[in-house]
Amino acid sequence: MYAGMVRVRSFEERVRELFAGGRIPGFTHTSIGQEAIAVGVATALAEDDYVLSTHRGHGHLVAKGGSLRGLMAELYGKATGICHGKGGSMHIADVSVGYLGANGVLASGCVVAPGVGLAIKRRGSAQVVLTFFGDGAANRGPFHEGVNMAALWKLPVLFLCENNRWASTTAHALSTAGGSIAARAAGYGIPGESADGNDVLAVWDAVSRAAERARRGDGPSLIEAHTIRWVGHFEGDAQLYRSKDEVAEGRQKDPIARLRASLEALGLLDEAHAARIHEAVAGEIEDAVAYAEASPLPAPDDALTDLFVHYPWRE
Ligand SMILES: Cc1ncc(C[n+]2csc(CCOP(=O)(O)OP(=O)(O)O)c2C)c(N)n1
Repeated sequence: MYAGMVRVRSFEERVRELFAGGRIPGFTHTSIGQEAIAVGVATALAEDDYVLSTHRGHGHLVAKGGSLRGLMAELYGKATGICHGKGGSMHIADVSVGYLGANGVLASGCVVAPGVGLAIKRRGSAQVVLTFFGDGAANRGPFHEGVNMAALWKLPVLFLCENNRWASTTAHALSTAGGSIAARAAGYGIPGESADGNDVLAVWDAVSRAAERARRGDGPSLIEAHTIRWVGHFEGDAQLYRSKDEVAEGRQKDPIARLRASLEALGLLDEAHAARIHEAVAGEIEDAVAYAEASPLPAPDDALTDLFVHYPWRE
């Protein structure tokens, strides 16, 4: 878990530098400060379980086991990217690791997930699907539609809200009736739980229990994981809408430092071991950057390939 969080953070920090330096085109959102959620989820789920992600989805994919080379090349818009350079930061997908896709349309994972859950149920497999969404997304209709249907049909779906207190520039408190997103579960007759999203073990525990319940056939759960993003909503955000104290609070609750302190206290990690982890991760990331830099852009003639699904029954 420690190495996993270091990988997510280091990847995102490198993305920020590359974006600022003009190497990565387009638009991007990073998840620095929120790593415990991505890693707690990925550790609690089985390899063949599915996740659906958001516009802030790099960390979810890194944690789920996605290739750093493929992801970095995708952010560069290169032909060797996991979506051949056509997805970019907000529409990455890697079905081979169960990452069914990030999505720029808020809360859309909440309505795709019941479909995935229905497929799992009809297939009779023991898998689950987890959809990430933000506190802002929880105020959109698809959240309610998705939770309702998953609850009604007892589908193996986990709804995981990353409450980082902000929907772009709008404060959670100004936009969320009732305050608690977890409490909304009661209206649909399913378990709803608040978790400390800066504690990777707490996230792991909540997701493990929800997954076990879903695998038993008892249906969905809703988990609201509280966290703080350390950086802007998007790269380049001047963050004039929030106080520096909040960022300081986030840094003080750093999920990586927190796990490291626990591991050190238990005698499970020391300075030298941690240094080896950081060094190995840095090497992996530089390899991914070199790969992305050296890769070709997609050929203009391929502009319209990979854009549409081909349904065999329609051919
Ligand atoms: C349907 C829809 N409405 C508005 C937007 C514009 N938008 C992009 S991110 C964002 C805020 C999202 O906040 P939240 O769901 O809390 O996720 P966070 O960015 O905090 O991770 C908004 C309003 C969008 N992408 N999709």
